[in-house]
Formats: sequence, C-alpha cells, structure tokens
Amino acid sequence: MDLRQFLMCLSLCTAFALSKPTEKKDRVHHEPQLSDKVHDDAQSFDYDHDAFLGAEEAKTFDQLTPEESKERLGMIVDKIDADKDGFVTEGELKSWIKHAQKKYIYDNVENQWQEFDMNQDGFISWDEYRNVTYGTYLDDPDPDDGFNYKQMMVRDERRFKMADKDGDLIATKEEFTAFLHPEEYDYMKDIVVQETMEDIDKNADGFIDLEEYIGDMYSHDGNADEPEWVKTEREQFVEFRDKNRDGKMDKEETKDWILPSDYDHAEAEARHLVYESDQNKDGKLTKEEIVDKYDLFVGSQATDFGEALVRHDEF
Ligand SMILES: *[C@@H]1O[C@H](CO)[C@@H](O)[C@H](O)[C@H]1NC(C)=O
Ligand SMILES: [Ca+2]
Ligand SMILES: [Ca+2]
Repeated sequence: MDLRQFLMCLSLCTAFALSKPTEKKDRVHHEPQLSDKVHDDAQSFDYDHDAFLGAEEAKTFDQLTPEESKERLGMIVDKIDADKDGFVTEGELKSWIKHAQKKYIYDNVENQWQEFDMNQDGFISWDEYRNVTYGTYLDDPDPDDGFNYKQMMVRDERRFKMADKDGDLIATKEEFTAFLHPEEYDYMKDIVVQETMEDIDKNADGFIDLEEYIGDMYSHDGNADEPEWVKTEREQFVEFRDKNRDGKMDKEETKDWILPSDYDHAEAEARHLVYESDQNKDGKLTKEEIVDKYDLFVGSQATDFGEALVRHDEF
C-alpha cells in the first residue's frame, strides 16, 4: 500500500480499522514513473506516447489514422500553450506531462464527486462531506465497533481546512482533489508530514524515535529474531533519517523521508521532446514542429502497424 492509498484509506475507509501490519509498510511517496515501457526511441516511441498522453489516452491514439492523430494532436497543442503565444515551451510541456500523468487522480475525484456534492451545486462543503462520511456516526456517536470516528473526523476537518485555500469551508474541485490527494500538492505537504508523524509518534512528544520508527513497520513476533530488513531499517534511521543525530526525527527529517525530492521525470521528458522536434533550434515548439513529429508524441495505426511487423519478425 503506498502513501496515496493509505491516506485515501484514512479518509474513506473509516469503517475498517487498520490492523497492525506484519509486513514492511511503505510510507514513502515517490513520483510515479511516466510509463512502464522502456525508453528506447530506436525501438519505438511507446514511452514518449505514455509520458505525453498518459498510458490510457495513449492507447486510444493507436486506433486512429495518421491524419486523425495529427488533428487531435493539433488540438492538444492549443491546450498545452497555456499563455497562447503560439509557442510551446519546455515549461508548458512539463506541466502538460504532469497533468496527463495525474489523470487517474482526476478520474478518481470525478468518480467520488457525485456522492459528496449532495445539493449538486458544483462544490463540496465540509458539511456535505461530513454528513456523507460520518452521518451514521453523528446519528449514533457511541458505536460498538471500537473505531475512533471522532478523531478521524477532527483530522479530516483539519485537512479539509488546509485544502480549502480561501477558507470558506466549501471545496472547489481543485481543493477537493488536494484534500483527497494531499501528497500531490506542495501546499499540503506539511499536513501530510503532520498526519504521518501523529500516526507513528506513539508517545506524542512531537518526534519519531527509533523504536517508534521500527514499530510502525514491524511488530515483534514473540522472541523471534528480527528479520534482516528490520536491521537494515535501524541502520537507515541512524545513518540517513536522523540527519542531525539527536536520536529522533523531527518534522524536517520526516519530510525528507516520506516526501523525497525525486528525479523529475516530467522535466527530463519535456526537454527530450523539445530537443527532438525543435527544427529551428529556438528552444520552443510551434504547432507545426510538433505535428511534423507527430509519431514521437502520439501513436496511430501507422506506427502500430510498423510495430506489429517488428513483433512479427521476432517469431
Ligand atoms: C447535515 O446533516 C444535518 C443533520 O441531519 C442537517 O441539518 C444539515 O442540513 C446537513 N447538511 C448538509 C449540507 O447536507
Ligand atoms: Ca473554498
Ligand atoms: Ca533528528
């Protein structure tokens, strides 16, 4: 379970108590890869297609004729050119790639939207969210299932208020996305760190010490020896996590652990796409330059046909 699923579970699967994990729990959030394909342009542009469109959308282009692909690509270029100056810059391309990669997040929010927007006004107020999520608890504040709904609700409200930038307790779609997927938003990083620390910091002193750190991922199994990975984690804690060597992780150290600043795949891919298609070498792309190189950006039946031949040759 990655951090995203974990956080989603915290706010949504409130009916299920999280059992103590016996396997290593991964709290670290990494930027996902742009594609599960190999990036080897000598073989195919499949990686670039996945990066540029997102894997799902990339598949739909493989069904189109080259003419249809070019036409749809042209329309996409208009969207990428955010400042409408007729050029696509590396920065605009990078933002586009990041957006395409997060499509599954927007889809996820879209799928949940109707359920929470009870009055269908295009916004989700805290009252709506609370009523839908905690309605049964509010009706019966003392349920027998032993689950601490109160604590969960207080925590959700705090996160909701953090996501709600203008403080009106009504979430726009963007704000609600930040609420459900806080690790995707810079302005939510502090609350992601805070929630994680509260989970792990059992003695509530505001720090994560070595035993709390290990206790979060491994529960002692009687007198059994600690597995090798637990010993490795102990070393990791001492050598890398606890940077100032005071024996415990503070907020900053916890942040470096769960939200590492990863290699920026989207930026590298944007640079690559510009480099490969910038004919007059002015550092930015016109629609014409992009459409000329359409097979780099998007698939079509033609490229699919070519790859089918390559695959056929392998047998
Ligand atoms: C939430 O539930 C309460 C109590 O049933 C009700 O008074 C209130 O109007 C509801 N709010 C919304 C936004 O549905
Ligand atoms: Ca708002
Ligand atoms: Ca420390």
